[in-house]
Amino acid sequence: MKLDQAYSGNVFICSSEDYASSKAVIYGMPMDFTVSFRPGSRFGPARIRQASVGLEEYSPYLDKSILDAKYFDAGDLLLPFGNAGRSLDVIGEYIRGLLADDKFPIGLGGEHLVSWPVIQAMYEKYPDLALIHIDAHADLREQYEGEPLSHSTPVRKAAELMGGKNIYQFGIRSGSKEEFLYGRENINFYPFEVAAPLKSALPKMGQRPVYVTIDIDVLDPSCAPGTGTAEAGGITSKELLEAVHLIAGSDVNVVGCDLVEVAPIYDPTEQTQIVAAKLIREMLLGFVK
Ligand SMILES: [Mn+2]
Repeated sequence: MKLDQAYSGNVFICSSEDYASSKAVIYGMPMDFTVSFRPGSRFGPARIRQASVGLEEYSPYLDKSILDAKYFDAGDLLLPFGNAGRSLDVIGEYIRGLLADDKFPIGLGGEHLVSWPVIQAMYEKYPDLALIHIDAHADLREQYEGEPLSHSTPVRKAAELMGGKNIYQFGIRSGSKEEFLYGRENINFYPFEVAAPLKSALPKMGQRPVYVTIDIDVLDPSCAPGTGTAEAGGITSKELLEAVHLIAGSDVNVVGCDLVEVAPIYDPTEQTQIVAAKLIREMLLGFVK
């Protein structure tokens, strides 16, 4: 008799065991080697999967069920601990494989630097790509303590690669003065708020291909304390869900997404991975067409 493995924490709830017939692929990037404050996001992907067993299959927001969605949970990438550069290569290579197979990637972080090789691979495939970045932090530094491979640099790298005017940042409430100046000059920069500016920005993106990267720390620490660089003054989980639904209901063509910086050890209530799991369900049902 096959035992029910729902509580093993190995896979996101209701994922298919068949890669070939799956449209979307959930994969984990358990890396936290470059964080500037508290480590622990390497344990994010596994704990989000564990929390997913508490989800209903049905989304009343979208009137859809994950039982009708075909998605494969690939598990976590095997990353060489302590070697950020090589880890990013592994991630980039994996994403290029997914895109070659015409899959929709849904990444679980891990620190935010893991999104950088994903964005590079996405941009290779979609030269007219736009990036939606929802985060408490601007992530626009050129380097941190002399190190260009840092979780505070991925969006600056993306801006230099694809042009800042193809990037839309929401919810930003922390960064250096230089980052805020750079953002205001070079990026479609919407600090502090998320849902309201998204409503005006989405029509400007038309039907473009869009990659969506969400840092869980855009939420107020009262909604998501389990993150390495918690930042007071954030939005509620209700507003972040609304943001996902606004994107899902717009004309943009979402081609991939990730959710990063869940560090479960700082949240004994497990609320952070519980909200993260629900966000993944809504992104899966809303973004994968
Ligand atoms: Mn952040």
